[in-house]
Amino acid sequence: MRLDIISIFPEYFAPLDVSLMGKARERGILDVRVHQLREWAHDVHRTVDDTPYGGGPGMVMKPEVWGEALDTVIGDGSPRMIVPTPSGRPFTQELAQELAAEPWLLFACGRYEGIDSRVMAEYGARLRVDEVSIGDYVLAGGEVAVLVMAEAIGRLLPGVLGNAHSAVDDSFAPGAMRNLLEGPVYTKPPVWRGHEVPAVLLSGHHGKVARWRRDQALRRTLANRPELAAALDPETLDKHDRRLLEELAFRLPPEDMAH
Ligand code: JEH
Repeated sequence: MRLDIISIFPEYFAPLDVSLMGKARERGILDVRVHQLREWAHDVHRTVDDTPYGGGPGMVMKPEVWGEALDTVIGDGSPRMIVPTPSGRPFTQELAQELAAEPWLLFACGRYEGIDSRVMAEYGARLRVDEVSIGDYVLAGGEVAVLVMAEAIGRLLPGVLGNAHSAVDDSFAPGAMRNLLEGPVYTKPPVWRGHEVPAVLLSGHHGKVARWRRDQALRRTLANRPELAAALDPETLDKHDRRLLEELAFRLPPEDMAH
């Protein structure tokens, strides 16, 4: 996969040289190219921003500079273009999977109040362009959002994770355990500073281990993500699940009488 990133702060992307992303690049699975937007700003001050039409606070990134940068990087190719913005569609595991299947991604990192909207209109007529948000909090620019998305996508690429099963068995991956968070995990030693590993995990009883893990997953989902718990399909719950949820005073939605 080729991954182009355009930013006024290319130094933000140093982490892509290490760990999982660095390995993927060494192995030739990932071809990352980071570009300095200011190279396409031609005035003495290499200006990339201007005051917003209609007034208001802050500055907006100028369309001409972005246009020259994008024309150069795109050439006659057709990458999928991603523009991080607080007002974008949510970046989810499902979108990460979709993007991991693309041969070429181009990330456009805004700063200030964002990029003149005509840039997205112009390239949206030629390429698939998605404005995306990584969550409901406000960052100072798109760079950190791109690091988050690049890592979420990178670990899904074939050959990046050592364990071929690691990437498909995630909490938010569409599939069997969807809508349930993972429970706690433990390793050796069996007692650390007086804290014991739950005995059931040392029992070797696979059925009891599976049941305990599911109980923990349900408890955590109720405590940390009540909206995920509320979306649980009652049809996917067994009698143990129902007993636990009742114990925790969790009200299940009514059964669909059509089934
Ligand atoms: C932030 C790209 C480019 C700051 C403020 C405003 C919020 C209230 N999840 C994410 N959070 N932030 C970004 C992002 C992603 N992906 C992100 C960016 C840029 C991504 C510049 N900035 C900074 C920035 C305007 N405020 C947005 N509003 C109501 C929630 C108030 C207005 C825009 C851009």
